[in-house]
Amino acid sequence: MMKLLGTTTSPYVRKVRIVARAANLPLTMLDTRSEEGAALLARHAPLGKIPVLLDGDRVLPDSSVIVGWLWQRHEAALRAAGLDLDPAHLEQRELQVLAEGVLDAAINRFYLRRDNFEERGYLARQTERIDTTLAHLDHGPTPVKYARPLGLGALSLAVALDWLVFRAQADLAKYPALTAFRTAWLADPLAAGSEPVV
Ligand SMILES: N[C@@H](CCC(=O)N[C@@H](CS)C(=O)NCC(=O)O)C(=O)O
Repeated sequence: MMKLLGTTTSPYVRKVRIVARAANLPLTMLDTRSEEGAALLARHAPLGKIPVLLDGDRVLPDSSVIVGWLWQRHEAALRAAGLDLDPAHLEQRELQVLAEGVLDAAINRFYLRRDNFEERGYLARQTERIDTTLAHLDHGPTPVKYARPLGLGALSLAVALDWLVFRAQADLAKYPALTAFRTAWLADPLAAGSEPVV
C-alpha cells in the first residue's frame, strides 16, 4: 500500500489526497508531526518538505511530481472522476504557477509572522505578491472560472484558496470571481472530506 508522508493542514498534501481518492487508490497517511513520520521524512526528504509518497521502492517528493506519477498510471480513472491533469495544458500550468506562488508566499509569511518577524522587507514583499496575484486572478485579463474537468491549475487554486481561508491569510470577500470559484469547488464531491484541519 502507498504511504503518504504529510499533515492534515498542508494544501500540497491535500492535493495528493484528493487525486489518490479520485483514482480509488488505497493510501495510508503518516503524519510527519509524529515521531515515526518525522523520522521517515528526515530519511527520505532532503528538503524536509511534505508531501512525500512512498510507493514500494519509489520515493516521490513534491506534490506535482506525485500527481504526475498518479496521472501516468491512473489517467482513465482520474478522467472519469472529473480531473484532467495533463501537464501539456500550458494555461493550466500557468494557473498552477500563480496559485502555488501565492500559496508559497502565504505559507512563508504565516510562519515568519509566527516567529515575530517585522512586517517589512522580504516579508512585506510576500504580502504584495499575494495581493497582486489574487487581484490578477480575480479581475485580470482572464478572471478564473470553475469548470469540470478540473485541471492542474484549478486544483492548485482550489486547495490554495481553502488554505488561505483556513489560516486567515486572505480576505476573499474582496475577490468576487475567486469567491464564486471557491463556492463551486466546495460544492464539488472532489473536495468533500479533505478540508484542512489542525
Ligand atoms: N513544491 C512543493 C511545496 C511543498 C511545501 O512547501 N510544503 C510545506 C507544507 S504545506 C512544507 O513542507 N513546509 C516545510 C518547510 O518549508 O520547512 C510541493 O508541491 O509539494
